[in-house]
Amino acid sequence: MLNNYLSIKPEVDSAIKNGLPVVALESTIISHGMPYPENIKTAVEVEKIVRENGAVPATIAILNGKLTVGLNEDELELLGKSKDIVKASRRDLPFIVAKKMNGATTVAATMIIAAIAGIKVFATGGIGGVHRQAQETFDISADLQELANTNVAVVCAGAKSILDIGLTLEYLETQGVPVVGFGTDEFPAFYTRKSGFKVDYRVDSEAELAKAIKAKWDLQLKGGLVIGNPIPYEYEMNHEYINKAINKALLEAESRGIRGKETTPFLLSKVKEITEGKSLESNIKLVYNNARLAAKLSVELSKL
Ligand code: PSU
Ligand code: MN
Repeated sequence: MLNNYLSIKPEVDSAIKNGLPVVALESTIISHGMPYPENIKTAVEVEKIVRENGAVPATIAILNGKLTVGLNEDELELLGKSKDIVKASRRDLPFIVAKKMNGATTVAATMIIAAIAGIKVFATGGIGGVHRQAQETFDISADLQELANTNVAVVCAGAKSILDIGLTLEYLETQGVPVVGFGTDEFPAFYTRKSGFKVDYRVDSEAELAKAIKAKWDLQLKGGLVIGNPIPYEYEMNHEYINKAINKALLEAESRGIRGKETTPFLLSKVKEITEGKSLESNIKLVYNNARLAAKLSVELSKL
C-alpha cells in the first residue's frame, strides 16, 4: 500500500536495501529557504559533497503527489524555480498527495518520508523551533514534535536566533530528544558557533556518535536526535552584526503581520537583504559542512 505513494530513485533504493550509507536532504531549503539560482547550485553541490564522503544523497520532495526520494537535476531545477511549490510539513502531506501537487518538504516532512524509505541520517541547515514570543503566538515548529517521534538523526548547524533557542532546547528536553554537540559543548546558533546554551552531550567523532544513535534505537527509544554541527570558523558571522539584522527582520515581520508558515521564509530572506547577501553565503557554507558530517556519520552507522 505504502509503495503506491512512494517513488524511490533506483540508486537510492538499492543502497538502502544493501545497508549502504544514505543521507536524506530536505527541499524546503531549496524552494523557500534560499533564492534562485543559489538554491539549485547549493542543492547540487550538497549532493556532490555527500558522495565525496562515501554516502548516496537522497533529496526528498513531493512531486505530483508522490513522496519522492532522490531527485534528478530537472526535478531540483523545478523545486528551485517554480513559484507554486507548497511548503509541506506533516499536516500538509495528505492533501498534497491526494491532490497530486508538488511540495517542498520541511525537516518534519523530510524525516517522515526518510523513515518510510528506511533512511536514518538527514542533513539540513537549521531546524525549526519555538519562535520568540511563542507564549503569545503559539508558533512552535512541527519539526520538534517530529524529532520526538520519528527515528531519524538530523545534522544541523543549530537553531537560528530568529527562534527562542532556550525554549527550543527546553521543548526538546521535554520530548526526550537528545541534543548533541559535534566537537562543541555549546549548541550552535546557525550563523555563529555559540548560542550561550549548552548541549546535553558532546561527541568528537562520527564513530562515537553512531554508537549512541544505535543504542537509542536498539533500546526502542523512539524519535530522532539533533546533532549540532557548528559553522566552520572561517564562515562564522559576527555575533552583534547578525543579531542586529535578525532583530530588524523580526520587527519588520511583526509590523507586516507575517504569521504561520510564512514566518521562517520571510525572516530568512529579510536577513539576507539586510546583510547584503552575507547571511546567505554563511548559510550555504554551513549546509556543506553538515552534508559532510552526515555522510561520514551514515558511513559509521552502516558499519554497526
Ligand atoms: N531554517 C533555515 N532554513 C530553512 C528552514 C529553517 O535556516 O529553510 C526551513 C526548514 O525546512 C524547516 C522549516 O523545517 O523551515 C521550519 O518551518 P516552520 O517553522 O514553519 O515549521
Ligand atoms: Mn510555525
